[in-house]
Amino acid sequence: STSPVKVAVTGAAGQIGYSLLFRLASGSLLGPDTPIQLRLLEITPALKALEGVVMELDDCAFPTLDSVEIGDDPNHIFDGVNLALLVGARPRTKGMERGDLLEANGAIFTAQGKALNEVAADDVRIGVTGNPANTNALIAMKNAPNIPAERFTALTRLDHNRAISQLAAKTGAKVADISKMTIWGNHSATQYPDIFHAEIAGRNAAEVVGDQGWIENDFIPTVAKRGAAIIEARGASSAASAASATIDAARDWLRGSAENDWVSMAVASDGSYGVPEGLISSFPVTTKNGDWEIVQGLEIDEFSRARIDASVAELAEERDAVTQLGLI
Ligand code: NAX
Repeated sequence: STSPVKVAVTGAAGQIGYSLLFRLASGSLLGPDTPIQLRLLEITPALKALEGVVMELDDCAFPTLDSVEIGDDPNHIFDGVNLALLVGARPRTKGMERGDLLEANGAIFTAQGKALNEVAADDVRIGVTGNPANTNALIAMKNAPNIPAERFTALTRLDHNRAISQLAAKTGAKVADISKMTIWGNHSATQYPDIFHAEIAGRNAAEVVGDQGWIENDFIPTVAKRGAAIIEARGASSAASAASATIDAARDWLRGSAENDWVSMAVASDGSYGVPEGLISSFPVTTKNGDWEIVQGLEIDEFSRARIDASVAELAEERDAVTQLGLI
């Protein structure tokens, strides 16, 4: 077996944490031969609940789980971590304006960015799930000047997986036959799920569907509003699927995306596809050995252009707002 990998999870006592930790501990991320050391961060009032979760982790007797450490100090919990999954965030509560939300999360992600900068391992990779994910990742990145910008990503893999699932249901294809799905832009209602480059068993997905009305009026809004539909049905926001997507994204980042396919990840733009440099925006990317590369050369028609631009404009607004708040 190989040497242990240290994985930090924030918001570990939350809903997503409750699904995520057991999958991490059981080897879903690194496989059966790599021991994992979990480092779990919570706010002080949630530490007792987190102790209960750790009792359950113990009770699973996972052979791959090497150790678990919990705490409320990011400088301690992030010490030497190779991967940090930033899940914990301040949810939007009643009466909270968007500026309040950005400010509350700004406080969390500035502190965590600084702590990662100080104490994380040299090879650290950071995946942000907590919302607003793209902008939280931007804040953490800007507060960690010694960590290369490409080590920060935000989660749009859940949107990507939702898009695959919807396309499979529409066409009767198997999810495994669908490749080259893309989510562009922000993990928000403005996101653009793009099937014009997607393939179903090697055939162009938009051509297989053959129904622009469905793409515009059904597919795109269903994917973009899926989170709200789950809250409506379940009385709580998506958790197991978000945990699963967090694992998918981290696994592919560290171990590589499949041949002849790509994944969606929000990464610091290099200006590709007209997305302003530095914004953390979702792109089609291929991954290998912990590095990602934006897929180049895709043709973007007018329909797609307008939707990418709208979502990217929202990201630029969020960046301007957190700049004004002095968070970056
Ligand atoms: P919960 O409210 O159940 O859990 C969040 C946990 O984070 C709580 O236990 C809280 O104590 C903890 N926390 C708050 N501040 C913290 C800090 N400074 N340090 C460490 N822990 C802290 O939320 P949950 O349902 O688990 O969702 C977590 C985040 O994921 C939310 O921001 C949510 O909006 C976001 N999501 C993102 C998705 C994505 O695709 N990117 C989809 C699912 C989810 O909505």
